[in-house]
Formats: sequence, C-alpha cells, structure tokens
Amino acid sequence: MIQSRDQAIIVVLAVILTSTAMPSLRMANAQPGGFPGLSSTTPSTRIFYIYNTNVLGFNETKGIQKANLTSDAYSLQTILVNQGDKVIVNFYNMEAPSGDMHSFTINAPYNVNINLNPGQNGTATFVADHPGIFEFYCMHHLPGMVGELIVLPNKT
Ligand SMILES: [Cu+2]
Repeated sequence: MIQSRDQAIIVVLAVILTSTAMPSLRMANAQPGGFPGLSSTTPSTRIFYIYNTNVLGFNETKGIQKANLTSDAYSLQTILVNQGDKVIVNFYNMEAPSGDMHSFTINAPYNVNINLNPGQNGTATFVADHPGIFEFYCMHHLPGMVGELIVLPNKT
C-alpha cells in the first residue's frame, strides 16, 4: 500500500517536472493558431465587461494644457478574439451623476457606438468577421481614452 502510494507520488512529480521542464514540447502540442488564453479556433462567443476608469496621479489640468489629455481610460485596453467570434461588449459608465459621458466606439467596418450618460450601461454585439487591429475609443476623451480590438485571422 505504501509502495503504490509512493509510486503514485513519483509519477505525479514526474509529470509535473516534465511539463514544466519542457515548455517547447508543450508549445509544439498546441493547436494550430493557438494563442495563450485563446486556444479555441472554432468560432466562440466571447463576452467582455469594460468600465471607464482613471489613470492614478494624472494631473488633468496640466494634461489638458499640454496635450488635451484627461485621466479617463478604459478598464480593458485590449480585446483579443478570433475571426468569426461573436463578440459581446458590455460597457459601463461609472461616473457620478455630475460626471462625464463616455462612449465605446469603433469605426468601420465594425461601426460600434455605445454612448453613455453617467450611470448608464450598454451592450454591443457583433461578429468579428474582419481580421486586423481596430481602435476603440471614447469620442469624449480623445486622444487618451483608447484601446484596441485585435481580431486574429483564421488560418485556413
Ligand atoms: Cu470617455
């Protein structure tokens, strides 16, 4: 009994050591088009939750003077999906009632626009059928409040 348990521990240790010591082997076994955290190449529904936030320590007065910047930012700056994925973006304006409007906007070919008053939220759903890198931005806080939608091309 003790012997078989020891053998089991050795097997487990061997598996752990093998998997950690040979990352190249693990990479070689990855699916074609595999990407860390995005391994599925079949079209999937990917849901994102994004909020407006602020850059800590940003002096808005000086930023506006020098570059028309504000501290406003997105909580998520990169949306990474595969071509063909259904993308659902839930966007929240977390401002107090006296605060700013914020939008989540993508130009053509996606033509997404969620434009929100303080305290509102909205949802956009689209199929990521165009591969490439597309900027999303807040129409009220350019040039600082921006992010990227990255659509990885199908490998067919
Ligand atoms: Cu904004």
